Amino acid sequence: MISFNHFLREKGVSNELRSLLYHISRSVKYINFSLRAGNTGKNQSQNASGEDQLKLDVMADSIIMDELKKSELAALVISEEQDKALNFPAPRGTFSVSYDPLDGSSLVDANLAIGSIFGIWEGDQLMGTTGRKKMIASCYAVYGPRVIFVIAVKGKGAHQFELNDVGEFILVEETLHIEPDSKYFSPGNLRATAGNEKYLALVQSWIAEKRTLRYSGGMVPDIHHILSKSEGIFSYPRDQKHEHGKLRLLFECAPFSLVAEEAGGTSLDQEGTPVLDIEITDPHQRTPIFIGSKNDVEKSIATLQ
Ligand code: AHM
Ligand code: MG
Repeated sequence: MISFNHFLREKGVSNELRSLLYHISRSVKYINFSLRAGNTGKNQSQNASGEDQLKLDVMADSIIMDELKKSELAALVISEEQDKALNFPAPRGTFSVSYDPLDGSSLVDANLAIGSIFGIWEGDQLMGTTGRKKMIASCYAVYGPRVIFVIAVKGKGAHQFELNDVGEFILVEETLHIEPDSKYFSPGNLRATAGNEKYLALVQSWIAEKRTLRYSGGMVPDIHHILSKSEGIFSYPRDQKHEHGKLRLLFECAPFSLVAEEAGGTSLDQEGTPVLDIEITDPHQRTPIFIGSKNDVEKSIATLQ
């Protein structure tokens, strides 16, 4: 049994980054516990994007925020549930952390899998930079029948851990890998097919090719499906009302793009720009995303132009 801390030390990951990941993993354990026991009702409040918050959204946000403060390593913290970036004293190192505390929380009452997503960046400035320049690691947790924690460290691959009965994350997959071609498809925002004939034709081509549909409505399990089967494509294009789509660059798209690239896949916006090369201009910035098997993603973008 190899714990994630031991594994990352063997991989040469710095003490500071391992310590930050340790605090993040602690927050994942507490969120998991609260999900099993917690109140799934509405909180009578809205987040920075004007979406209704659940009590669980607020709870997960504060669990993570507390752990990040305690780490003394997170100088800048940006949460999907907060309007603004927050600064904290970080005498032990200077990282920024962007996170979505509970992605897919509208699925909680249906008891589908949901997750938390984290991007870890060097320094305490994110505006004007890109994921390629500053993101050094990312991770996500899937709260399903089991709790899975995937960590990607830039240049060191993507690795999967699972929470065991005594509360430790144990290595279960040393190297996550995405093949260039796939038989699965996970087509988000199908509403966009109503105004975009090319997206409609793309989805129809996936159906005509007899691909297997895997779509849950939760980005975390949908993208984790790609990593666990080593193939697949997840799409979330813009539509007429939402010119940048729905999914957020800092909290969802950039962290998953690092995982995908570290696993040998790719992640592009609707014009074919790698998501990791998009300049960050706003904490709550959104981007269309096509992510997963490299050939599938590249071919899809080519047919949409
Ligand atoms: P959230 O962060 O408010 O939970 O929204 C993100 C979720 C993703 O998990 C999922 O891919 C997407 O929203 C689905 O959105 P929709 O069903 O509105 O197209
Ligand atoms: Mg989200």
